[in-house]
Amino acid sequence: MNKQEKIKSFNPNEPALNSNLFGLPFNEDECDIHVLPAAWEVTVSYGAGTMEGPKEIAIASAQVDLYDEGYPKGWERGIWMHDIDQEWLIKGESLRLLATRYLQAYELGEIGPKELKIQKNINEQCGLFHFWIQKQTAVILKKGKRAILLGGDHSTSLGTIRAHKEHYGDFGVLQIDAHADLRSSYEGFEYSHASIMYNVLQEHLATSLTIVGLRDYCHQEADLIASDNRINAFTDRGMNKALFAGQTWTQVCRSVVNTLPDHVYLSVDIDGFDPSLCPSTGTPVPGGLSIAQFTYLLDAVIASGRKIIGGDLVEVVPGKDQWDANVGARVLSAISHRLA
Ligand SMILES: [Mn+2]
Repeated sequence: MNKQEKIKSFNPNEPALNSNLFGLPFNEDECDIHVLPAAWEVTVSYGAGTMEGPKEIAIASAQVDLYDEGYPKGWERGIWMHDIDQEWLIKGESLRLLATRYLQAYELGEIGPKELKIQKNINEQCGLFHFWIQKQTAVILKKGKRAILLGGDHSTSLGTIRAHKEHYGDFGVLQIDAHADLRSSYEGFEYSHASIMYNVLQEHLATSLTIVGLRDYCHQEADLIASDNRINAFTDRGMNKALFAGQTWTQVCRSVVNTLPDHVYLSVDIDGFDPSLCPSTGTPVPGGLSIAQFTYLLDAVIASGRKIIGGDLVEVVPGKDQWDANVGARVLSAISHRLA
């Protein structure tokens, strides 16, 4: 059976009958959208568990109905999740143990030669991991497919963004996040979740960065936002101020969209949403977006003629009764239907 025949014979009203992402009937080649899982949280400093995100989101995806109000045929594009790489999974787990030991010493201010060696090793291994993700993403893009990176912590986006730069040239990053992730390094780690967008700008991977939902950031990051004209920040406070003063969400979205170039890479940190949607994520912060605000914003980006060329969803920790994974699966579906 080819893909067209599968679309005809598949009943999207049935519950998921297989273990494919969203229970879709397509094989890897037939899917236009490829999800690359990154079960990785080596440099996570606070709440852990996001390395379980990809596996549990895939399981939770069976519960998501395929009818999407805005994109009723969205499922026909097919979305495929690659296997979690076991070698990197094991390596990541052992590096995380080393990182924990290093961080304990760091907090006590007891960094000696031994700790510096651990730090160097972690930075090197993380660098290799990001290079591996970059290569995997490049393979997907070269086949004419769209790619979504599924973390893992936010550091895992780097390789995917590099591959998109290589493939598409110029684009802007639209970052949904409670945090700016603009620290030059964090706790001695070059490739920290808290540094991902600093690294993206440092490597000139994006022509602009638009942060939406920002509400927990440091002075150094505030200074960088103010001084680097590539960066536009729509803080939680600022957006609410506009809404309270009588602006509509449509107007706020227009302001956001105006900062974006024609091609947009979408980086979604689940903590950009209200914590009721992601209570288990590593660094939850009160405030944030609703799902409706998020999808409305993405639809405004698309309605403006701009193209969302790829993206990532990171920092989902499956949580109690898999609630966060359930939300994550729905956000993943929403992103996939809106890729160009
Ligand atoms: Mn983040």
